[in-house]
Amino acid sequence: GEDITAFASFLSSPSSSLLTTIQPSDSSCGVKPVGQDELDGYNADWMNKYKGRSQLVVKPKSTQEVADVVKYCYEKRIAVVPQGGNTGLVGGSVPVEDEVIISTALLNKVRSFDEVSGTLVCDAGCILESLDREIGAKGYMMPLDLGAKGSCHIGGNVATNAGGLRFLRYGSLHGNVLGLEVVLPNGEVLDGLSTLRKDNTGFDLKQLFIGSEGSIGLITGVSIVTPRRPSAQNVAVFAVDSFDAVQQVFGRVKSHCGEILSAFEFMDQDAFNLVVHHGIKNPFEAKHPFYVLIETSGSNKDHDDEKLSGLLEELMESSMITDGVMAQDESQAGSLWSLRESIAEAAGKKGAVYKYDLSMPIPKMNELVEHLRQRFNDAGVLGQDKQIKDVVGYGHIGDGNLHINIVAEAYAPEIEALIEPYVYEWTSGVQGSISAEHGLGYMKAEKIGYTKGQKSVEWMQRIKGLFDERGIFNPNKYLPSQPASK
Ligand code: FAD
Ligand code: 2HG
Ligand code: ZN
Repeated sequence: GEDITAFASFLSSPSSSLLTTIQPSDSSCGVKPVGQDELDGYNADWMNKYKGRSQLVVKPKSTQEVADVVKYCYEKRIAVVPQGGNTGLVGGSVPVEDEVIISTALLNKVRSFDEVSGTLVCDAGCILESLDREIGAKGYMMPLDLGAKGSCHIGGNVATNAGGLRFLRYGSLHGNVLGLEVVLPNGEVLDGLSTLRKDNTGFDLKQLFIGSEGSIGLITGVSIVTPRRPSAQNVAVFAVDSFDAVQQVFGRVKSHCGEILSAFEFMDQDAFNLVVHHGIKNPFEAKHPFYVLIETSGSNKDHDDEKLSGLLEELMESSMITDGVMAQDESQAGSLWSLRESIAEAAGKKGAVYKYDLSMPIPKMNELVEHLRQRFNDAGVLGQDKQIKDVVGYGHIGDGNLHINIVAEAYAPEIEALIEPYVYEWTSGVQGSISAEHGLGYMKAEKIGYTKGQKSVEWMQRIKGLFDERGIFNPNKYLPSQPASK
């Protein structure tokens, strides 16, 4: 109440021109009031699983405005949540209580693009797909691609160290990001927006912010190296009889066309059924236990076409696959990709989704999905007319990254208790990671110990305390609760 009113008058003072939204009841403050519905959108995450009750969303238009707001919050000890496109899947982008939301939506300018090196420097709030389109016109592409590309911000991608569909080819943001501009929790600006490919002078501080999920600063600018856009792309989907065969196909695809391979994704039958029921066109007549999507990106269409059709023939002859389709044009390629890309959306439309994003040895991936189905069957809760409707397994096979989506009628403690800590213990038992690419957020802040040792966690907590001494940046997220802040 009082905080918000004081904050609002700070924001509406002549020196500040911030676009701010507050609850209608506070409209006397002179900043833009909005309806509860609009405010609810910033308070709820993409899954509608996590909901805060913030009354204030700030949308700065420059790095200096971000710094002013953060400095104010630091001085008044007001907690904040950095928010990009709000597509995060671990409850990190929304308030837990009434933290002030600092949105990067209006930090959306491209600052420079070097057509020789392919280096892009832009504001953190640029939407991934818009950036890809803009540099696409110059023959380049963004080194990451994900289903949320139409909404997620590049700053959010960096803050979560997003992986995505082409990680296999272009690698991690830890390698592609060249520099960052960050507003630190005390309002200082750390200007590290370098465009150098090589720079071994001291600690590489930007790496700390890549994947820090808004816990130690707000990224306002990103410098990133982008690859040439391939002139030839092919997409094929194979139907496969067993998970063993999926792995064999992966080996064969790598040896046959590894140099042009840009994605190798898989989904099980239940994931496939989910997207087909959601309305995506099924290119196969029969049902199959597994499906694999591969994409090649090269510079010689005839060469790549020949390689891929040769591969398809060889896989069919060796019975490694039971069926296969190859896109004949861009629109067919898009339709095949939507079989894979729409799984998250299809699951969300059907019910309340429990999501697990795990790294583990590839041979183990399907085992866990089967174990979970068995577990739910034993408990009598799995079926279209029961509490759990679907258990689907899919993901980025090429990166050893399994996604499990458990579609439930509603979020319910007894359902969660059937899944957790079982999934985390199982993953830890195969030396996997409980977060391959989505992060820890609110969902897994207390679970990091399943993957990281105590010493590592303690050092992480020290780093957090060093940057965010007052504990105002994304509290209750990312790391286990630590000793009281100063
Ligand atoms: P938000 O959701 O707004 O925020 C995510 C986290 O980053 C929060 O903790 C927030 O506080 C912090 N944050 C946001 N912006 C900043 C900033 N400027 N400075 C500091 N902290 C910040 N993820 C993958 O890794 N791979 C995928 O393939 C993938 N596919 C997805 C598909 C769909 C349909 C959806 C809905 C999500 C998908 N995700 C995927 C998860 C998510 O989209 C990504 O993690 C994305 O990078 C988040 O970006 P965002 O701008 O939406 O961030
Ligand atoms: C994907 O690979 C995303 O499609 C989303 O990482 C996964 O929703 C999920 O669980
Ligand atoms: Zn993913």
